[in-house]
Amino acid sequence: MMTNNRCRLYLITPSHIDVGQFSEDLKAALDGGDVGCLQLRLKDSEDDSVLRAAEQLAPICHQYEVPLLINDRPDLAKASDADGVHIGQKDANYEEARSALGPDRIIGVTCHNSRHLAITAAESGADYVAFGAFFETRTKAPETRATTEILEWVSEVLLVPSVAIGGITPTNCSPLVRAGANFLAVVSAVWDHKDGPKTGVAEFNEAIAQALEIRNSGDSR
Ligand code: TZP
Ligand code: MG
Repeated sequence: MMTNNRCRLYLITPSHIDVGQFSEDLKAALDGGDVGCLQLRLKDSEDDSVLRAAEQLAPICHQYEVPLLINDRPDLAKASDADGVHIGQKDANYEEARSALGPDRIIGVTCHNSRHLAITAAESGADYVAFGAFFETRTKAPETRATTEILEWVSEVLLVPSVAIGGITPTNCSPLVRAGANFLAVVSAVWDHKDGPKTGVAEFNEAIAQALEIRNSGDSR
């Protein structure tokens, strides 16, 4: 059975940011349309820089009612009082993250392209399961490639929301939305959009709405 759930944009920060400049980009992005989540994903950064970035970005996110998640590190999510954490298979495991953050915070888990990992995460209590990379991406060297079948399978078999990631653009996202992705996680197509992040978010919202219309009309184009 095809579920009729929403699909929303899930923004991930670039891996290196100037927090002052990025705060402006974030406001512009959130002015562009609906966004369901922001993940702070800084690489090669000191813990203090992550905490300072979280402290500056959280009020902006919350003004727009967007939860802020921290990548990789439940301890930093806890220390920054973030809304949750996104963990990969090589980071803290789900149980460690849950005991650090308590019952009410969001914990999302990378499941690559694996039904087994998705079932394990869902049964543990993960708030979403993430899959990728769906397309070529220069943002990260992805460990796996994912296909739309896993999104269809999650929407038919599991109750947990799915997140699709990797090289997603307003132009290529339609099959993922029609396969049942509940969130599209995006870095470059928003932050590096030639007309700025506000336009990037607006274009995604339009593309998602069009794809949902096709999906809900039962048209499998
Ligand atoms: N995990 C798998 S692909 C990827 C991550 C973090 C990068 C996504 O970035 P982009 O620029 O949207 O391809
Ligand atoms: Mg990780």
